[in-house]
Amino acid sequence: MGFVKYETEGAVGIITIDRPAALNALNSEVLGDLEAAVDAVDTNAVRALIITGSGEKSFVAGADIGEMSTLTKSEGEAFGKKGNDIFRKIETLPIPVIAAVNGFALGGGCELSLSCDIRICSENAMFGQPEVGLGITPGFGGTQRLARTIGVGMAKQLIYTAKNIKADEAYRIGLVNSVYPAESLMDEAKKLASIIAANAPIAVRACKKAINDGLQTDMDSAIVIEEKLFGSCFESYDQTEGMANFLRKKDDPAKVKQVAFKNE
Ligand code: CO8
Repeated sequence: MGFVKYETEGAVGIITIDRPAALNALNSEVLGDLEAAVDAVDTNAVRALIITGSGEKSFVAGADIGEMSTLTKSEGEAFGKKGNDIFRKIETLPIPVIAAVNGFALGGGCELSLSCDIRICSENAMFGQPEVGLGITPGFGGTQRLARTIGVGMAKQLIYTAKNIKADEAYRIGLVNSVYPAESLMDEAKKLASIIAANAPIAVRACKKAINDGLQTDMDSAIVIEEKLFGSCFESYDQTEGMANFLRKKDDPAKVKQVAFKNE
């Protein structure tokens, strides 16, 4: 995985796109390495994943323009599929994924962040979909996920104008959940990941699936998806112990403590 690093800190995994000389732009090799890193995540041991970029300037400055510049129609479609397949894998990973956006998140970089469950960013972050200025559409899910994340009108404005926006505007329109000074971004990402990782993993996974699958369907079907996932949590160690822990408080509040959830 030459262009992508993967490490773990306890139950938190960290994937770092590591091609700083090209501001972490995604060429075929980087995409292949990213897929290998995602495949390497042991989702039984790791309970939350962070994706970030190396260096102080860029999360991912987009798909590699040099590589794309000579593609034929069918090669362009295949390149789009390659990126889409990997981003969909990230989106459907059973555990929550946090994008720690540490600079430019342009084109494919913005789209990578959109395939994550949660986006937080540094004050120097910059988001945008510059594709129409390059003669193409967003091709790694941007036309679909941006509209689903920030609403159709704002997504169309960003995509049609190809204008980049800074961190404060990204926060204002709900593209990111929080903005931090660059030097504290990773600590904050790890803190957030650790809070998620300390909660009942079967339930957290079920929440992710319920939200993601439910958003793709009508409300009647979505509610059934929730009912089934809700039911699936019962009789697990995490549910029985999680609820017993709460009930112990009735006898003695001092007995209530953070449950060591077991993912079983
Ligand atoms: N592709 C390839 N190389 C890049 C990219 C990129 N997207 N972005 C930056 N680089 C390279 C530069 O060429 C430069 O390399 P070198 O030092 O060898 O000349 C190096 O990174 C540093 O970049 P700059 O010197 O330009 O740094 P600046 O700080 O001056 O500017 C910017 C930073 C503003 C981020 C600028 O580099 C830039 O505008 N980059 C392009 C951003 C962009 O347009 N991204 C969208 C690309 S399109 C896309 O992502 C579509 C996704 C869907 C694909 C579907 C496939 C069919």
